[in-house]
Amino acid sequence: MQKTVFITGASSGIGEACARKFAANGCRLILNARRADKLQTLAEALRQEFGTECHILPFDVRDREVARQAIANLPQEWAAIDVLVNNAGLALGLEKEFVGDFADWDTMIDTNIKALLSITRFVVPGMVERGRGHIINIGSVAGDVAYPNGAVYCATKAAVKTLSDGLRMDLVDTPLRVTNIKPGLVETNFSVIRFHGDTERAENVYKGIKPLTGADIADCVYFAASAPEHVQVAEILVLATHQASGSLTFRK
Ligand code: 8X3
Repeated sequence: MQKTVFITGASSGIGEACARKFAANGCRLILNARRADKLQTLAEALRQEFGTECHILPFDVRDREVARQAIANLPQEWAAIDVLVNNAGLALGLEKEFVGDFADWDTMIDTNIKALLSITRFVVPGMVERGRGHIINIGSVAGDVAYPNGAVYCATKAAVKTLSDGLRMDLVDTPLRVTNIKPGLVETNFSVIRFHGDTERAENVYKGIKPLTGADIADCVYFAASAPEHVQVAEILVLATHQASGSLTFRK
């Protein structure tokens, strides 16, 4: 599949795994994250391993004006985006809602909801014009039901579900497709970021259970993206085997 795929938050975790998966399947990639050097390194690695053509687009997805200009000024040969993977997102903190940290809340809301909306707003009109495109949002099991101490993060992922559903409705008279991928426990730098760099606390999250990997999620993303045009994978909820919900796991 020779598609042009735009991935936000592509420098690590699920985003990087998606970049590898699409690259391995012959796609050309627009890679976004904040750090240009990390994107450059990834682009070079993908070029060497798979011969992938990459265009790097370093910016903070929260900066709406910068995002608008970066997307509007894409070189012509990169402007026709076929697949948008709205992956950039994060959890910060794990504490009761009534004592949560305002800065953490703002960062999660600005990234997981507002930035996802901005990027969607800047990319999707072109897809509609071309009559072709697929928006794949990275949601979470956390968006289905809240779990203790995670209310704000869960709320942002509930928003991703609602925004995916709404967009699917608003595009129902077009050939475009919208998918919400809802991972459970995935071992990436997710928990290190959530706990503000406390690696010991982060490691505990995955103790006694075999978590999913970024590559497992990338497989789901690619499954949706490579389905026949008449097949719209609306959602995929994917959990670790010893996980039954956002709050229930079995650990040895
Ligand atoms: C990631 C899944 O359950 O760690 O969104 O919040 S969880």
